[in-house]
Amino acid sequence: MEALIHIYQHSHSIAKDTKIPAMDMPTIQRPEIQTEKPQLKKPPMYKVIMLNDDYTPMEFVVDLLCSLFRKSEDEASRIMLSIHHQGEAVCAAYPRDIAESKVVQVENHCEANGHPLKCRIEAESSD
Ligand code: TYC
Repeated sequence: MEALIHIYQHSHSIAKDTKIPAMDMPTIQRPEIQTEKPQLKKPPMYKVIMLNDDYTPMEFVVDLLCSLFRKSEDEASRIMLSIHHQGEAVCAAYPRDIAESKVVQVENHCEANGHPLKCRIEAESSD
């Protein structure tokens, strides 16, 4: 073996003290390189639609839109009036689980305050 290493070092002009890998060393595997685009699809969105009724006070609806849907006072007033005049309006759109949770939060808050306000969700068209 010594002799073989010597011959190898000699024929490849390698310094005498150079370490030569053992024959049984595992071959180094190249890490796999991902060539396809990662599939980062946007989740389907669901509109939260608030419904009109004759009893919930306007100011209560505006406050609700500001606190639960993070609307400005102006935007909340505009949405509230749109619901009041049109019968319903979209407040916001979220992935399904968040939209469902908003409906529960709205209805719990309204029930706790004795108001009949309701809302529902509807899938946004995907185009
Ligand atoms: N129509 C209600 C009123 O006149 C106001 C209202 C607005 C109620 C929006 C519900 O989602 C609603 N007091």
